[in-house]
Amino acid sequence: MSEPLVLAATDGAVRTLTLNRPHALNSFTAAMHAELRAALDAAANDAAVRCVVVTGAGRGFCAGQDLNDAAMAGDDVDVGEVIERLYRPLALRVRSMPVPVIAAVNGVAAGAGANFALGCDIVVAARSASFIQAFSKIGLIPDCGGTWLLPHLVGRARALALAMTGDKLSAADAQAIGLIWQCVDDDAFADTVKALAQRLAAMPTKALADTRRAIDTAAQLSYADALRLEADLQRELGRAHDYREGVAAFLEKRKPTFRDR
Ligand code: T3D
Repeated sequence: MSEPLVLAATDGAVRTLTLNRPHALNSFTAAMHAELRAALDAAANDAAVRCVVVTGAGRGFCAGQDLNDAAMAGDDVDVGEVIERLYRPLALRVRSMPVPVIAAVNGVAAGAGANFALGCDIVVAARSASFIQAFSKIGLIPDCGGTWLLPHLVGRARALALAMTGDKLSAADAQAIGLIWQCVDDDAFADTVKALAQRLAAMPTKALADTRRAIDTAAQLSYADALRLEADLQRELGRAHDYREGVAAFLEKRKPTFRDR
């Protein structure tokens, strides 16, 4: 039997998904898309999972579209259809996960691989990693959410320069301009990701997922409407177990045990 293209490992409440095509820097084939979507769905549907980490096998995170995959690249392929069928659902799946998703960028993240990472909730990168909007070099525009994510994260000037030049951005520079949360020395990378994932997994999961939802939605709303959405979400969370537990634990000076999802 051939090796899985996405490895899934569970440690407590943390599910780690590892893109597993290291010989091609974990670039996306149609088959890897299918396994990744299935793995994300499985994590979303497993009540025991409270945080997901995505990372890459070998020296790269993900080099975007596999330019050798005949099913997705080449003269006869409708690239728009590929985006609609594979990349758009992937980006939306990540954004609708009921648990926080960490991108642990272990090496180069290029093209849709970079934007797949940037669409996750928290991006931690090893110092040796890099981010490349490789699309312009092959006559495309940023996809997998890049046209939305880049200006939201770093502003129009930097978004356009990154996308037009396709220049490699180091992990340290990516942190400096606010493209990612954190750049970590390579020898501390695995421990840092593990500690962050375990910490998030012990937090009130539903509130974290609703935080993402509120922040993403608020970007499209007026200030007044964002305030209304906050009230709606807070009303629902205020009636849930985790809020009562969080307040009780604070008052009783003990560690809370959260369970909502
Ligand atoms: O259907 C559609 O096309 C639409 C979807 C578009 C979404 C996109 O993501 S478009 C952007 C596609 N990605 C790229 O253009 C990136 C291409 N790769 C690179 O530019 C470089 O590989 C990197 C800058 C990422 C890394 O460079 P380096 O020097 O560290 O590694 P390398 O030697 O170039 O790559 C190592 C191997 O991975 C190599 O194979 P080999 O020679 O050892 O057998 C290389 O061919 C392979 N590889 C890297 N990226 C891809 C790839 N193979 C297929 N597709 C790739 N994208």
